[in-house]
Amino acid sequence: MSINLFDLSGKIALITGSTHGLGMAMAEGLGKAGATILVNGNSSQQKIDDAVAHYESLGIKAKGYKFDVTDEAEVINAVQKIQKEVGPIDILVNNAGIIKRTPLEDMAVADFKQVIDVDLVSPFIVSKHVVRGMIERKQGKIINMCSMMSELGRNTVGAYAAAKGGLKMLTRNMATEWAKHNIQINGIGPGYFATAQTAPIRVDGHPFNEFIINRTPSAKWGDPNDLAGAAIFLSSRASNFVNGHILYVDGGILATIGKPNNED
Ligand code: GCO
Repeated sequence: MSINLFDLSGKIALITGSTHGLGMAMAEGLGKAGATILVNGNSSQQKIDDAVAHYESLGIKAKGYKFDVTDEAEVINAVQKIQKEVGPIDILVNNAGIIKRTPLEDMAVADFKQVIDVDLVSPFIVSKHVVRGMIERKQGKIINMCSMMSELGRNTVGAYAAAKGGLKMLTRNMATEWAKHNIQINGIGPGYFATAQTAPIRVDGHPFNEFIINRTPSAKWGDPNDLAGAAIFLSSRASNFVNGHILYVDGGILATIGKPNNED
């Protein structure tokens, strides 16, 4: 009898920030693998409703929950509501995030703190309130959306790199403290993907666009659908002995120092 190590049937997955972009791409993958998708956003109920309709149009079971991942009271309330209305959360993907591109010397402290709050503190808050159920049930999967900025810096994204570097170490510490409960906590580190977040630096002719094409061995921007496999793997029994690992999905960019512009 063949076992499908990547089957998520019967699992309930909460993906924060899953009304668009990489969060939606990963949620689609988890849904197509059989998971029920809990859609989260904080901008508008309409966006959440539209996203739920999108998942359902793909034959994916989905339900929307609007809450601010940086607000602990809202997170506690949402987790309790989900437990009552849908059931225990088996898979948590801490994907919600923001970026502010400003030279550090010009960056307002409030802006720096906001990036840290959303990108680093909120995965702690949401995980803290979801993990209790996972500990009780002696099983669970947590995926933190890191970044290649968890490893490398870049001009103007200092707050984001600080947050994503911290999230890499928070992921390792979550594994250190929770793996004994049969909970696997890992990270996904995207390289450069074609999303709304990168649209401003991806336009044709933008120097950064040419730079990334040249700097990435795969010589292209990632397609958000390229992330689904990594999310399914880290959400499934196929990764039951993988813990504290950051899986980079980056077209090879972190493997190389790059090459001169005129080299193939
Ligand atoms: C940037 C980009 C990156 C990517 C991604 C890379 O301005 O450098 O937005 O931060 O979005 O995080 O892993």
